[in-house]
Amino acid sequence: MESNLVEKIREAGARALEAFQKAASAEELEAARVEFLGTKGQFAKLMKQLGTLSKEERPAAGAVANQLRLEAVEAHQAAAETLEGAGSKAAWLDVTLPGRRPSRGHQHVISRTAAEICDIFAKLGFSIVEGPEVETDYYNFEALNFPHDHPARDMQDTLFISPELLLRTHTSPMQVRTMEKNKPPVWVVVPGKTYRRDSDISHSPMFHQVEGLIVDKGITFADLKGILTAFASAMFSADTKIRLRPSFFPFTEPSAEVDIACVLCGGKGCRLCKGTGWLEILGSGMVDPNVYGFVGYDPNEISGFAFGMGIERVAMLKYGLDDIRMFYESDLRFLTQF
Ligand code: 2NM
Repeated sequence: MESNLVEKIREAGARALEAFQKAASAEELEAARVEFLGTKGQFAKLMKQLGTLSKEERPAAGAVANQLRLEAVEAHQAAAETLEGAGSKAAWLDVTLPGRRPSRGHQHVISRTAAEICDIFAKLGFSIVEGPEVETDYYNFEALNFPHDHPARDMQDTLFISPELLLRTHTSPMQVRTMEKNKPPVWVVVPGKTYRRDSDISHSPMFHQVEGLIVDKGITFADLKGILTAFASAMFSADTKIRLRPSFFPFTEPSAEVDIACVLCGGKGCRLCKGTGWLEILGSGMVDPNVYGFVGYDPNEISGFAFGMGIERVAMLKYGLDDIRMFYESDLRFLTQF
């Protein structure tokens, strides 16, 4: 039979554990600590009474008392940690820590490349103009000398809104609008969003173009080559070589594709340029006289050239990227590199 005192100590221990576990706040826990573990608490009082036991009973009773008090101290510690974790403010709020700044955004790499391209042409004397993304069949195709059966007019390639309205497939409609409203000399570049029904590693249904146009008395193919050479030097590096290859566009005659010497191998031939040493960067040509007929210009008085390039393509070449879709996935690990 255990003594009456040991029984009381066991009961006090059990009540202490229960009180510490039930405490719902730091204040309640502290009150329980004072009640059981304080200098005038239940354990202190009971342990003082150990002195009233006989010499034989005292060691065993003392051992039980010490053990139970230790368990109570541990239970109190555990309860305190639980309450802190649950968010008693004083425990986690360190008012001396520096504040967390929201990270600052920056221009998208496509906007930046467009601005760079436009700056180069602005310095050469061009005006920058912008126009609507929803266009009429007339400005997007008709006035640009596209035959009625041209494949680009097919629903397979163009995003139509109605038989007359469509999402512009290039920014050239704005060249037409500019010529309609202004007499030569005209020097404009048109940056903006364009749309085609096309989507793979190098085509996006929405992409960006910059197109340019000069019309004046006596403009020749040599002017075209001079302006585009100056552009390639400014955009890539000062000694960037270009070459012109014959091509075809409905709105220009003659037409030329412009290549720059490969930015990776410098012309020796590599994976990027598929062994050719050259990279295609833009299309160009002398404006077809038929286009002038639509805007009231006399092709016997004036002549001009135009060019167009995809901004994504220029950015991919400039930064060595291989997948156009990266531009539109909003992945900050990609975007913050530029
Ligand atoms: C290109 C290539 C060649 C172009 C032509 C015209 C306009 F309106 F003057 F006829 N604007 N843009 C043009 C010419 C665009 O992009 C590859």
